[in-house]
Amino acid sequence: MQQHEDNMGPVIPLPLSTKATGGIFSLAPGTNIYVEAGNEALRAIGEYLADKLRLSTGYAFKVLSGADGPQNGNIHLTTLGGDPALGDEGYELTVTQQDVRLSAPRPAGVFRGIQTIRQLLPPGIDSSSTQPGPWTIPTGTIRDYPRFAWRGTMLDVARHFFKVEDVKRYIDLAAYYKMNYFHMHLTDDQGWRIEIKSWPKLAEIGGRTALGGGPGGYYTQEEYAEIVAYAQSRYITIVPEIDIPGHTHAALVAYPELNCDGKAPTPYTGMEVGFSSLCIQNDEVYNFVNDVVKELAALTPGPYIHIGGDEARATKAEDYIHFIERVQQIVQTNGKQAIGWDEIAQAKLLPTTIAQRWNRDGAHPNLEQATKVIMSPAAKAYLDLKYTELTPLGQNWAGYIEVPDGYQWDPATVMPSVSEDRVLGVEAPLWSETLETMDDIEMMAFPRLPGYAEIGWSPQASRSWDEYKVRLAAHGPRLSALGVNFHPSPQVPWK
Ligand code: TNX
Repeated sequence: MQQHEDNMGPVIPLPLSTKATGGIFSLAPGTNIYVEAGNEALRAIGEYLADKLRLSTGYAFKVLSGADGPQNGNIHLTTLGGDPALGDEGYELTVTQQDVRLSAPRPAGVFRGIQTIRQLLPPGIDSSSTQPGPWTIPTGTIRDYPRFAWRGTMLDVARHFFKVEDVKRYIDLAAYYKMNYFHMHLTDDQGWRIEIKSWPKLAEIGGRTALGGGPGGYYTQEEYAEIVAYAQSRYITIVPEIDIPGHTHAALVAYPELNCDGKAPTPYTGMEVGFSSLCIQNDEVYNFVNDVVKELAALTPGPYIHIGGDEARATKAEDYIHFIERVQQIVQTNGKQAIGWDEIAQAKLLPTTIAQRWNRDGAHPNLEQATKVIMSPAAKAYLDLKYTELTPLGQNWAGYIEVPDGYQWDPATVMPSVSEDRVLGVEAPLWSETLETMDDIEMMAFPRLPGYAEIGWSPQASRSWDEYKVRLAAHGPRLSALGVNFHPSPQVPWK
């Protein structure tokens, strides 16, 4: 269990173990970053850190080769000698008055550890303009790795479309809290947001609309690849979602032959759910699904394709089961694993298919069959739910989620029948019916997102709201330095 009195600083998520030694390391104009020679991944991480530190300190921060470079006043990043027990994302950070040494068995761990270094520095370090300093880090050691393999957030780019730059900014903010999956809800009734070359009208026509009648938009495959690469550079895996067989109105507008009556419906820009369905008996529908999955799989290095499957109220139950069973197979044939919302449990799932638990009214009884489950219980984890009745944005269909409500739950006890070893992790979805701008996204995601990151990373026994709220309060000035528009919750003792 974490010894809080030993904390080196207000790090979120709370590290596994910390031992403060009471001294101070200072960044100086001559501080450089030494990375293990010949390791391109570490050099890129070194440059990432240097970029962040240069902006606010105004120092030069050269990235130099050799993890054993001079000790005095420098930062060292290495995978050599990293303890394998730390796993894919764990790291060890040792700060003395002479130097900072970050070691991890894998580059991903070094990247996660960089976020800890950023958070141990004063809040001004995250500013994009030069700040006065001094730039000190408390001395001590941190040994850290995550509780769960999956710590994610989802952005709905279908109800409202968000530009590549906004998506990158959201990815950066998730990376700051050590999240490792970014799920993109790419299609829904109100819009289709990804170019599919074999079905070009999906984006050209299906991308033209958005909720409320705005202009919509879509990502070209090049833009999607750019997002994937950007996320990869932050050690975040993109999970693309094509929501089928319901939530498909925009696709049906673009290709009426996917609809059982073969007629093109008028575009939909309202807020209802559960009224559209692909035509389950039509073989062309499976060609369509295969083409879309094949193109997405080719663009997506991560192992997962999310097939949605929620709220298919316009699809008959037996049709739905047939459809999901066929589609998870299509995903598998294209070399990926399917993920689907709760409802897919009505079908017989492949051992590789992952269920994402969201429903307010309890899980489908057959959800127990899923080998692995991602926990996103709406009443706890939905970033689009209002904080209180006074929150101007968001929805309240599953209640209100003030910051403490979002923090105080354990993914291992959401479903009594799904024990911790079958819980892949936590994901906080952000649906965008009421959100149109980056400011809107930030107001709903912050300051709750750091809490979901911590639920996924830190041991349950070391977490308490009373302790967390003080650390979160210390992130107010950090979020401000990052220019984040956040909800100033009265439950958090901001200074
Ligand atoms: C339910 S959660 C939905 C979405 C809505 C969301 C709004 C889920 C799998 N389906 O279609 O956007 O509620 O909170």
